Amino acid sequence: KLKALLWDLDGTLAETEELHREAFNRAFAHFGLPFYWDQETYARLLWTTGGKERLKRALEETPGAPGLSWEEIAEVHRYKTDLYLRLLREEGVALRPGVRRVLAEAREAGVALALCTTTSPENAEAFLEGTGLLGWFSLVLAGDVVARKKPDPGIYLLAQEHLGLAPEEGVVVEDSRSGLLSALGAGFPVLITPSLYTLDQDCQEARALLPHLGEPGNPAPVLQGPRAG
Ligand code: XBP
Ligand code: MG
Repeated sequence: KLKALLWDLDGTLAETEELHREAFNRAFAHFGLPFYWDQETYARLLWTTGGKERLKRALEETPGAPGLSWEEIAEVHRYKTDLYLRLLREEGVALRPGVRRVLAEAREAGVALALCTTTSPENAEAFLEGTGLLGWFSLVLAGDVVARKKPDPGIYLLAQEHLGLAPEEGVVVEDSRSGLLSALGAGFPVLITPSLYTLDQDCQEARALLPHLGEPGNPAPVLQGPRAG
């Protein structure tokens, strides 16, 4: 019997990565770091999950980039998080099609909801608040709650522990290969809904692959010509 749905945030509940990218780029400008992450660069860097880890990776692979300590990386990332929170509150972000319906139906059916995200806890809280989902998730695991982020299975194993859940009693919803591998590593079946940044990723080991969770024809096609009646 299905006891819990476990959700990724970025890319799965909503298309948040452009806000993250914008916040990163503004933080780089503020600190005088020699980076501007365009969409192509960001798509590649997304394979390194976690903002601090991503920045560390970029510094390492860029000849001539300053050698920042982990504390300095964390300081830049702290600033990025503040910018992201501001962008999230000012611009807001919409849930992907069908997400609210599936969450509501799960809740009604007594299926627990868990959020298992690589992003920072304050981002997750602000997101849930902004989308009217505060209190819907009985478990929120975020950011540095695990030492190693996705694709490591740590976060989904921790969720099993917290929920007292066997892998076959849950389903994970993810948008990326990193998330897929993390969930599979913990033994969960996985439903993949690719996002703008993960459309090209190979997720063939998923139990199901859907373009989105909206009903077919939602959003409704634009009517051609005058309405009948
Ligand atoms: C999301 C991430 C995060 C965000 C940025 O991956 O990797 O790093 O891009 O958030 P997933 P932070 O959807 O697999 O959880 O900068 O707060 O890490
Ligand atoms: Mg994701």
